[in-house]
Amino acid sequence: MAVASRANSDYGRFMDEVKDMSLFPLWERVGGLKPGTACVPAHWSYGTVRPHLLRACELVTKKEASRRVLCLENPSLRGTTFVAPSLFAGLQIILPGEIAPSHRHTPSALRFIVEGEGAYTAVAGEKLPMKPGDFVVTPAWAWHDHGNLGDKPVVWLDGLDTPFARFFGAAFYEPYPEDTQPLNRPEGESVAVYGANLIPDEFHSDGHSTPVLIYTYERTRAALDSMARAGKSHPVHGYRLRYANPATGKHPFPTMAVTMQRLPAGFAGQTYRSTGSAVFCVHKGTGRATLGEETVALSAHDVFVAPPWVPYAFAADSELELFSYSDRAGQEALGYWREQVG
Ligand code: 1HN
Repeated sequence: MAVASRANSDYGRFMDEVKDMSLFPLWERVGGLKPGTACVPAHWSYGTVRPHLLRACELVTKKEASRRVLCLENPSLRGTTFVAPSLFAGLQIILPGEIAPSHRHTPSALRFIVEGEGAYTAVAGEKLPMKPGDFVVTPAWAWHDHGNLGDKPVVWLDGLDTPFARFFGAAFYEPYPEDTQPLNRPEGESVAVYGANLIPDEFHSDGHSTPVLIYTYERTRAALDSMARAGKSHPVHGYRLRYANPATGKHPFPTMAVTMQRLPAGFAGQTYRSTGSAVFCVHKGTGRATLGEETVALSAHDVFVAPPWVPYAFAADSELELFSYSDRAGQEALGYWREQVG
């Protein structure tokens, strides 16, 4: 109908007039509703990024930078600092003796420890010593500061849901008046109290973030070992475990789902896609990821992103372990989540 009347000058005048009134006819819109975005797959080899993290240590002090983070910015999202439409990813380096001052913000954050020992994050009054492969939780609006008490640089992957907060116009930030927050909970408390399949009877979850603030690799590895002994490997994901909020059984964040998966040597996975954006970090091993049309070689600590509805598949040369976080929790809560195997 619209096409037939396009030649009609009345129609032309109508279009001009409504445009001037900030009105747009839906029937003239090009491209309707379909899954996926313009976001492209991307891969950062750790070997390539690491020297630049070390260079950044020479060029900027932690004081100047507050957080010495190289953002993994998707080439399709230049200027945003985002790795995917809904997610932030960055590699942070902290030198011995340095402190990243305390602050809090409405976006939820996670750390996945990549390299080095002796660093800690203090979250909501608890000091959390971090080792490679550990996954550390920073719930929305929790005070957090970091320090390195060891003698080597420590590197971790920062994952945040900042695009969600920005999208809703709800990105608040507040610095703590001092560099460090008071540590008023004993070390190990969150795991001791909430992480043993038993929850204090009086505990009431707000349903948002997990009360467990650190999921150590030691425990994750043991769980993967048990799963690999007991179960069959998934044709796409191999042996994959989802980090759970023990109070709800659901995801550790309102927005982000977090997993660790093990692909045995020789694993060749089927192709898969979902509406989720997912960021992966190689914990250990070697293999390949086919992301859309491209296949990239994977080795320890590489980071890559699978955008919404872009097909991907994994192959493992040696036993491959992949940590990952995605916006699945948010999409599930909103009823958007879809996936497809093959
Ligand atoms: C942040 O607070 C940290 O606390 C790291 O270490 C990366 C990226 C965007 C916004 C806040 C941190 C961040 C961040």
